[in-house]
Amino acid sequence: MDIPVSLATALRNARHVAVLTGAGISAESGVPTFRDSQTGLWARFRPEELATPEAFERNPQMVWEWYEWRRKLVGQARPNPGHYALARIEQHMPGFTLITQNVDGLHHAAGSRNVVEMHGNIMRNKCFEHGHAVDRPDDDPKPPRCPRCGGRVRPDVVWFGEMLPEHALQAALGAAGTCDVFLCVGTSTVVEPAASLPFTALARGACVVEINPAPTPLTSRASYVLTGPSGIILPRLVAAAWPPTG
Ligand code: BJW
Repeated sequence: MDIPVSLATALRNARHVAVLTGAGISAESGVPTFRDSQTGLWARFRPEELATPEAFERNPQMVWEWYEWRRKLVGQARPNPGHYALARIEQHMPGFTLITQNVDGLHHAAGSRNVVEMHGNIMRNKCFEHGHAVDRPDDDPKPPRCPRCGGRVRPDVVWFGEMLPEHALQAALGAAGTCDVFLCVGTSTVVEPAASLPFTALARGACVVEINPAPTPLTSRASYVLTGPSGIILPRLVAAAWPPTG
């Protein structure tokens, strides 16, 4: 996949770049996406049936164990060339906002600094009843109990039907509304409010670039569509915008 020269020029000359990432950017790090695949024990459950407060109330042990399984995968995962390429773009740009729906922390691990975690972080915990932060939950029971109030401990992530952290939502909306270039990477672009961000950027006149092996609701509207895995395409995009010297 060749990178259009006009796109490389737009990226190089941008004053503010915003990026929205989804599970696809971490697929090449071995973290399963939500809607492409679930493996093993969990293959028969849809994430929409596990990532809700109702599911946790119904069966807290099962939901906790699903997160334990995913934490283990995330704990073993390392950033891939797509994550590193985004960290390199930030080094070239004074204005750069990386908005991620991912809870795996791999953007920070790759060296990205201005990261907005819209859906929280799987490595943090809080209690279900009052939201008290719980640093080191016990191994037992499953789920553990909050040392302050005795409530059940849950991962500090955003489930369906829950509000996003206000500061993250405002930062994401602000970046989408003011950027010149918006990269939409590895997301099915169906979960709101994140799914509206590239359309907000389009409405404000930004150049919107989709990077994904499969089509999404954004594909027919994007300014550029780069079809393929982000671990291959993002490094090529960076090399086209800032060719290596020497
Ligand atoms: C590759 C690749 C490679 C593969 N390289 N790419 C407006 C209209 C309708 C409904 C709503 C609405 N506003 C709100 C809602 C309700 C709901 C919603 O959006 N529902 C839709 C499903 C219809 N939203 C909410 O409830 C949100 N809260 C909210 O809005 O509060 C206010 C409110 C509440 C209720 C009503 C109205 C307002 C909260 C959403 C929270 C989402 N949480 C999850 C779980 C997080 C915790 C966890 O990790 O367990 O977030 S669900 C899950 O989906 C997770 C993801 O971040 C999110 C998005 O998924 P993502 O990242 O796009 O992954 P996939 O698997 O879908 O796609 C992967 C993509 O990668 C694919 O396209 C592949 O092709 C691609 N790919 N390999 C590049 N190598």
